[in-house]
Order: sequence, then structure tokens, then C-alpha cells
Amino acid sequence: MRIIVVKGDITDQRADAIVNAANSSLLGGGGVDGAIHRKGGSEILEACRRLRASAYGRGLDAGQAVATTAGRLPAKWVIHTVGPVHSRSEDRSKTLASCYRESLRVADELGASTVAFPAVSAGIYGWPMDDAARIAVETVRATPTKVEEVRFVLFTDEAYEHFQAQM
Ligand code: AR6
Repeated sequence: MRIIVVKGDITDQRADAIVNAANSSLLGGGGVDGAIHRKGGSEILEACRRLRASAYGRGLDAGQAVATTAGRLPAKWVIHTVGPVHSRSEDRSKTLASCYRESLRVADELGASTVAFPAVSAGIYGWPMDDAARIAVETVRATPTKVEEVRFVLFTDEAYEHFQAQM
């Protein structure tokens, strides 16, 4: 598997799947989540509402992942994952690693060969970027998958530099 790091907006990425840093409600929010729903259109929110009305009545737990259509985005699917909120008193690294592993598992189920990830938990959820980058890259490297290209799409220079430092 090839891992690449680019600076940009994840909603512009041509990839089989793009990953959303969602929250447990699956019903939208700020950051990447807001951008995906805004650009992808109402089809994504409708698909999320259907998930809440069926298998995910109580929402999606942190560390889990589930796919929907990508609506009008230049991708086939959005894989929604819920990162942990960063805590100084509790080590939630395993939950963050699980977001990457579970997203790749869902990508394999879909047959996606290119997957774009944002820096899950490293925005509103407060995870320090250097540690978020280390967990992201180490976990993706260690996960067996049929995905051929994982692309980390970073929004800021700081995020890009921390991910680049892991390559
Ligand atoms: N493309 C790529 N990266 C982006 C984009 C974009 N369009 N927009 C922001 N980022 P965040 P979280 C970066 O806050 O920390 C939402 O309200 C951003 O700079 O999107 O997991 C959800 O509904 C940061 O580096 O996700 C949840 O409630 C990274 O993406 C909560 O935020 C992740 O920031 C999830 O918080």
C-alpha cells in the first residue's frame, strides 16, 4: 500500500472513499464534517438519517466506522468515523487507532482502492497534531488491507508538516 500526504481540502479529493471525522450522532457538525455535508449535499444526511433509523439507532461509537454515499462529492463513498475527544487524564489512543483500522476495514468491504483521510480528532476534538499524525500513520502502516493508496489530506501547514515528518 502506498501512503501519501497532501495539503488540501478533503472535499476536493478524487478518491474511491473519503473519511469523515464525524460525531456519534452522524447528523453533521463543524470542521471536516460540516464541509462534507455542505459540499456533498442532502443525500449524505439522508443516508445518515437512515442509518440512525436502522442499525445505528444510538449513533456510532468512537472508534467505529460506517459508509454512506458521497452525494455530489468527487468520491464514491464517505466513510464516517468518530474520533475520541482528546483527554489529558485518560489515554484514548487505542480508540483513535481504531478509527483508521475500522475505516480501512469498511473500505475493504466496499472494494475501495483509494481512500483519503483527514487528521481525525485533531481539530474540534483537541488531539495534539504531532501525536495524531503518529497514530494515524503507524496504524495505517500496520493494518492489513486491500486498499492500494491511503492519502492523508491536511488542511493546514502545521498538520501537513507533522504528517510529513512521519513519512
Ligand atoms: N479538509 C481536510 N481537513 C479539514 C477540513 C477539510 N475540508 N476542514 C477541517 N479540517 P475536525 P475532529 C481539518 O474538527 O477533531 C465536527 O463538529 C482540521 O483542521 O473536523 O475529529 C464533528 O461533527 C483538523 O486538523 O474533526 C465532530 O463533532 C482535522 O481536519 C467534531 O467536529 C480534524 O478536525 C470532530 O472533531
